[in-house]
Amino acid sequence: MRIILNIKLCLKGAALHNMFVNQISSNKIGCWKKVVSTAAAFAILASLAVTSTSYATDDSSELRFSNGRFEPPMLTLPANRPVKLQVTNAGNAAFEFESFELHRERVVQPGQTITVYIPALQPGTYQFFDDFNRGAASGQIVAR
Ligand SMILES: [Cu+2]
Repeated sequence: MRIILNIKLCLKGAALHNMFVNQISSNKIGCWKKVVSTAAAFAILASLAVTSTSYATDDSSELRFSNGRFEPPMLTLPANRPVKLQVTNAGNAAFEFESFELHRERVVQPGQTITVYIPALQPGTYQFFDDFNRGAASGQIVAR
């Protein structure tokens, strides 16, 4: 609806402009650019909506962090489908859930639960750790 409105405004603006100047104005071009970018924004929003809808039906799993340890230290997830991983910090200090292999890095405050979107994984093992205390706490996700 906004796109149509913008086009209408463009046409009206262009007609008025042509009456006075009688040539193609840079204004007109700028106006059409706006229409195109609005359309692009709508397309992006539409694709985001599709993405979030597909996640809504995905599997979910939970990981807890407390007393400097991940529970469970080995988490099995289904391979080849996205998973919503809920990561809870049950401890009293912030930690950072990090995985090089999964390209994820999220700080979790004490008492907070975050959702980490895990893409469809190939079967295999993926390491993760607390980047605030490297070497202290780590775990792995096994996709199968
Ligand atoms: Cu980090």
